[in-house]
Amino acid sequence: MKLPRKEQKYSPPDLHVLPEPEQTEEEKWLESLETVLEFALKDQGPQKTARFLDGLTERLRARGVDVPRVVSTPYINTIPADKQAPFPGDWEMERRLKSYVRWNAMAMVVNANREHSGLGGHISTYASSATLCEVGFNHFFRGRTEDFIGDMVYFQGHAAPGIYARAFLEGRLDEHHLQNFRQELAEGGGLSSYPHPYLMPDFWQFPTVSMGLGPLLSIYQARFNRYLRARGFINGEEPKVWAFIGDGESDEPETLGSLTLAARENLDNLIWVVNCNLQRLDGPVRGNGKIIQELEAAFQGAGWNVIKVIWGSDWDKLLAADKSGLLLKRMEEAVDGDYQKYSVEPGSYTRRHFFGKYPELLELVNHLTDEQIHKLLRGGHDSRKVYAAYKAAMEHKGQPTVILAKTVKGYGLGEAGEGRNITHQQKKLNEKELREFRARFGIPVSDEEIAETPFFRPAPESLETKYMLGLRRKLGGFLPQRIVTQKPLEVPKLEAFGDLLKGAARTELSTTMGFVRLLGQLIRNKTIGRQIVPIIPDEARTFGLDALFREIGIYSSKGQLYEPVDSKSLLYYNETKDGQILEEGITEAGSMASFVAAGTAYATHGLPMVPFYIYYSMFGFQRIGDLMWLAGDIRAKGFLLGATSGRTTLNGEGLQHQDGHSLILSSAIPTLLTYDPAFTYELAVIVADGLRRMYVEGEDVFYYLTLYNENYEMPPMPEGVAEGILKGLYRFKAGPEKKALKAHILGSGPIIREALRAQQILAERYDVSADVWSATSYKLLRNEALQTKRWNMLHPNDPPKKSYVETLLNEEQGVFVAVSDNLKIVPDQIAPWVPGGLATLGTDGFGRSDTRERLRRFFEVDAESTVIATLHALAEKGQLDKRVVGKAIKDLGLDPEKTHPQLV
Ligand SMILES: Cc1ncc(C[n+]2csc(CCOP(=O)(O)OP(=O)(O)O)c2C)c(N)n1
Ligand SMILES: [Mg+2]
Repeated sequence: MKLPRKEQKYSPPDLHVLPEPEQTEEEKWLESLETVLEFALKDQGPQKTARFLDGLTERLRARGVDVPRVVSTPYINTIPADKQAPFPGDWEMERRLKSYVRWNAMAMVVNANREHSGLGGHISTYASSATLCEVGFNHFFRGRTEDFIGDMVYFQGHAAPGIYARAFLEGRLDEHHLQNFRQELAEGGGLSSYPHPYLMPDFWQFPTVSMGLGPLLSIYQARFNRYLRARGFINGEEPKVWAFIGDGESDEPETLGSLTLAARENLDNLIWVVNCNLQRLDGPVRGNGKIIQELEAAFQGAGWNVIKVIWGSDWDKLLAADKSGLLLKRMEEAVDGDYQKYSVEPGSYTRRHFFGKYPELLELVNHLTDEQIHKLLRGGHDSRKVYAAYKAAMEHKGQPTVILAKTVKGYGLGEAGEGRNITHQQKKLNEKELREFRARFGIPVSDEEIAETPFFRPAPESLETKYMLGLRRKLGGFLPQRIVTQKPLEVPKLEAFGDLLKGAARTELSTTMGFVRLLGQLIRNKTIGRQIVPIIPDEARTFGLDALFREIGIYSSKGQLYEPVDSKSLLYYNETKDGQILEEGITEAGSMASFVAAGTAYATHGLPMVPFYIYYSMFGFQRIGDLMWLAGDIRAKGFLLGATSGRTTLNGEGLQHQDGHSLILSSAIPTLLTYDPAFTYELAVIVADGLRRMYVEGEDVFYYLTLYNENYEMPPMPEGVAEGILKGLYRFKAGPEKKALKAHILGSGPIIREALRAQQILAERYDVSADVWSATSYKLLRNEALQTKRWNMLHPNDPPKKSYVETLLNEEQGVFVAVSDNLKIVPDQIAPWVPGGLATLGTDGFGRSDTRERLRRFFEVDAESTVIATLHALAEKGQLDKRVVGKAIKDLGLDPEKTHPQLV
């Protein structure tokens, strides 16, 4: 339909007839300010003038005027020299200690690669972050004590050699460990490449090396600490969460993706330190711009407190002498690519290129030699500047703080890589380079020894060691350190889930609804109810969990400042300060970070919390699989619930929603127990056993369960099937006796009902007795079978053992068919152990939106397709005439010319 158009005439006003404006009140103020500024600029210089303006806006803010915040400030330190907290330590002593750490961190990588070229490791990252780490270790990171849980520090993953090197100086690791860096399988063990709690469970707390995950986790960890406090689980001194991040790492969406949450939640227990060495792996992070300025804008905009630590103390005098503002102008003009070049070239180059652009600037550095110009420190290498920034961050209230510290990548490596694009990959130093390193940092290693790059540690009774340990003692102990002190939880027994075991004869239920009931029962459980942490990424209504809103509340640090629109309804949206539900909004990554924080509380807080993270199964492993992998590494416990699972069971939603492969993706994680239950009693058995294994036996495993949204009658639990459910397979319903032929159909999830329908058709129309088995976990069956096979191979002289699958199926007659709502490769995992082979049906291919019936026919997982697969398997064995199969295809209405669903 065409909309009618109205003709409009437009005539502009005649400007010449407007009266000459009088000077307004506002203009008068501006004029007087102009005079102040003119005077300030002339007398105090541009820096102080800028600060004066900052001070003015702060005063306005203090009086309640909402002045807009600037997102970018001049390219100088946020804390001016005259406002800097004094450095409390023995500067020279700390410099020496730091040099030893530097040396050992470098030696660890060089030695490993000299012995076994290709082992890898990184020298240049820690070389740039040594001061950032050491100031933290000496003055800020508080260790665990009897009554303090300890600060939580996320170190840059590939700076691990530096962290090991410090632990060596502290006497927590010995030479043997360092010698076996990246050789974990060497005799006596070795150090893991990166922070992996799975591999070094007494040392590392937080895995960080997959870029972006550490920063994300740290935000949710800080928020989870607040959640525990609000719910009365912890009190006393609040730990700080520190995260060390690379500037290149800030490009990961996970790094900056949740910044606003940290600000919204006023997480002043969170401090980030971005090591802005201006380089990533291949080259500059922002060669043509300035990463520090870009990040400042992003963090300020998100509501963080930003502290820039750009220039070392040497620059203070130069900046103070810069009355014209030209130095600041030049600092702003030069791009990161230039700054990188200044760190590589001699001082003469910086004099010419940087200062030389303006004659006044050349004059400013007239008194400095080229050598001195080259040595003008960057802020991140100056412990005084770093200390002042950390102190300000510790004391800042109401916002999280980020420290943007400018450093040089490969600092101290000289010709061997300092500031060079290749530095990230540098793993070897020749003798000349080693000598230069030694001289630069004053390492007491002799000429005879230097080629061997020996580790150096001052004696335990030396002043250095005593000084270092004294500082650590004051801060409460060593770090990083992972200590597990949890007591076993008193978890409910299976009988507690009685109504799920009884089944529901008249009402139809989905496994999702069954889970909601089970979760409700757990939450109401007297002993562990409060420790249950339901985590939902904005899908509570989809899964029927909204009933919990009212009952246990949604956690909100601010409570509920408004009256919810549905306040009069029974299930209103109920936000409370001590709410139990973590309603994360649409962030599967953030929700998973919460899962990790809750699932590791047994270690980080000595508090066993039990997370249940329920989400759209398609947006789990496929979308945030790396976080799930990390959950294994960090030894998280808890339950992942992949709801609306199944390529055909979730029907209308189509291609992007229908999951048929999460069971394959999840099968890659070694400590993840995956299940695909069909009935609510199976669910109850699995969860009850999971609680026992994780929270009573203390096993470091976690669970993935698929949940489906198809409603059907839930049968009561048959006798004696619990073990089979947990192991992955049991006979659910035997076929009728006295039939000519025998078959077995393995079904899982709601598709077991197609198997049951096939059982009926086979009996009634084809004289086949088919037993239907419930396959709850192909992954577990396969793992057990692989272990048995391997044992048999390595023990040829012993009587061979039988895998569970073989024990169950070997004596059975007939053919075996498997059908599920997942890829065929899911059941195929056990094919080698199924007598006579396994014919598999599955949902390979892109999903479609349509009805379940049509989808199941399309993917060939319906009862009719299962019947054909069974008859075909019998024919293949020569037990049935092939013509029967042909006739059945016709009789059951299947189209033999239909294209394979994977190809359309
Ligand atoms: C997700 C992910 N992608 C790639 C890598 C490989 N990687 C390791 S370090 C690195 C460069 C890191 O640069 P930056 O974050 O600036 O840290 P720097 O070493 O400069 O301190 C890359 C690409 C990784 N560890 N994780
Ligand atoms: Mg970098």
